[in-house]
Amino acid sequence: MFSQMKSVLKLKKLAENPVDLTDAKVFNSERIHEMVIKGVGFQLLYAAERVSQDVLNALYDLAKEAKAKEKMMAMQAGAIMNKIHGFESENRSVLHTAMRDFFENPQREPEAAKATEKARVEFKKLERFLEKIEGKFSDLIQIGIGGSDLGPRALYIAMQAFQRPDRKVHFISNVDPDDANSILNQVDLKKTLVVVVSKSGTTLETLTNEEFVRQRMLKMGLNPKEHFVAVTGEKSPMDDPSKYLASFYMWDYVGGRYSATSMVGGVTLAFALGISGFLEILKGAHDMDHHALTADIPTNLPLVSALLGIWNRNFLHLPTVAVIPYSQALLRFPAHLQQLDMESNGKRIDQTGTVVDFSTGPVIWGEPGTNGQHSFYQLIHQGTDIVPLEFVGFKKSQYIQDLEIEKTLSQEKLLSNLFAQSVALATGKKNANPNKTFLGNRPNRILLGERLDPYSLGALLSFYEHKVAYQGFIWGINSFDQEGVQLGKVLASKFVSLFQAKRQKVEAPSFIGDAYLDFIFKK
Ligand code: G6Q
Repeated sequence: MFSQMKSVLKLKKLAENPVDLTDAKVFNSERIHEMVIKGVGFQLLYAAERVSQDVLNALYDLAKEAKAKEKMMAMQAGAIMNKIHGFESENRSVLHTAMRDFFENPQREPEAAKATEKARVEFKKLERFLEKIEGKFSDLIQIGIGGSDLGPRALYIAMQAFQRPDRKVHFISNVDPDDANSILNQVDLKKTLVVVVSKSGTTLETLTNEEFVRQRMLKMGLNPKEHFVAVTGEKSPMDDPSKYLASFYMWDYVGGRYSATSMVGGVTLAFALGISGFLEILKGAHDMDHHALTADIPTNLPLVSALLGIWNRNFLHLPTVAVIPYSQALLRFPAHLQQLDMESNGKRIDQTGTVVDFSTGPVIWGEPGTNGQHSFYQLIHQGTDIVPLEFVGFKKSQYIQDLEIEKTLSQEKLLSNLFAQSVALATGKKNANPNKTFLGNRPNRILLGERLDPYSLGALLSFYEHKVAYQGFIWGINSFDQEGVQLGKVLASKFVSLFQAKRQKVEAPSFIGDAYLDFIFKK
């Protein structure tokens, strides 16, 4: 188990005395120049983490001891990684990387090669479909929830600077009727394509919203079959091409939260950006997959980021991580990462079914900078809990227009704020007035890219997917299932039946739900 590893014991010792970033002899320009690694157009600057070379060496040993890279290799080759040994579990390969592996033709393991071939068929189908509908639709509504919503939505919002001017995308996810109604009020359904995304084809929210929109179309005298597209698992209850203009497939070896580069995100992103824009996202993701697989431990961007996260979580005992993109386009990216990380690594047993005696995934949250600076940064600078930060920034803005105001461009002001926060959090500031004292030693790192475009967005998405997977590999947990969401789903369906029974005034099996529904039905 993780906690018994030799390198873990060494790291525990080292954590008794982490480096002091408030010491000007420690945190200086030499350190900033040294503590950087590069790949796929990104640089990871980690001088403001509380690590010394000894700590880094012990972290690299930890990656070796946990066989992190071997597991990454096994995952990308199609081995059964989604498994709890000795217990009933999903028992599946984990092959989201195969969804974007069709650029060159290297030797591939048969399982991965088969998955790539299937993905290629769907991609070609999408290309033909988009040609067929050219000029027919101005808007697209994607209906889906969780993994069938968050990733595609975050990516679409991030890429609005590159979208076709004649097209617009909307999302409906919540079963709250206000969600569907507010979107339906914004579009002309006659010119709207509706993409229903559900891997299982059974999700209450998605099926309800699909029917909601279908009914509205029928009421307007439109034929839903001419507007509705399905993205679902083969043979799922939604796999009924007779009801849809087109049907696209995904497979059980692509987890919901890892599915943005499959057809789950593909139909919407290609509609908005054109097929070439979607292809660029896939290229960027593929190049980061390759980097995660082949770069040595000390220069491997997602692996080093995973290790720094483990240092903060397991050795400095910091329970949350804030991801702060200094890029307005990444507005919803933290929400995607929240699911990706917390659903993957929010686990209390390891892959042998044993309860772990160490901390696993932290609470992930975040908002774009500089906006966050004017709200929750107070706690980050002076609160009683230390919050490690992962900053994401870009040298250039997405739109070409920028303006020199007071002798600097807005992009320069944005980056100045990012760097200022990184330094301020690391070094702090002494002051005789306790209310103006900054203790410093708030760990943070910066992932710096050139410009947020489709290629770098794909790479960024894959960077985080592999950071999460690497942490799971090192902790020895299964990052690819989500049993923790089941109990609530089962109970919700009991409540739904109870609502129906109460409204129709018929008997229903009694359970704790009766007490709650009294608040709805009894005056
Ligand atoms: C993601 C989860 C979950 C899932 C949704 C939607 O990894 O499995 O968020 O994506 O529950 O599921 P369907 O796509 O099956 O509707």
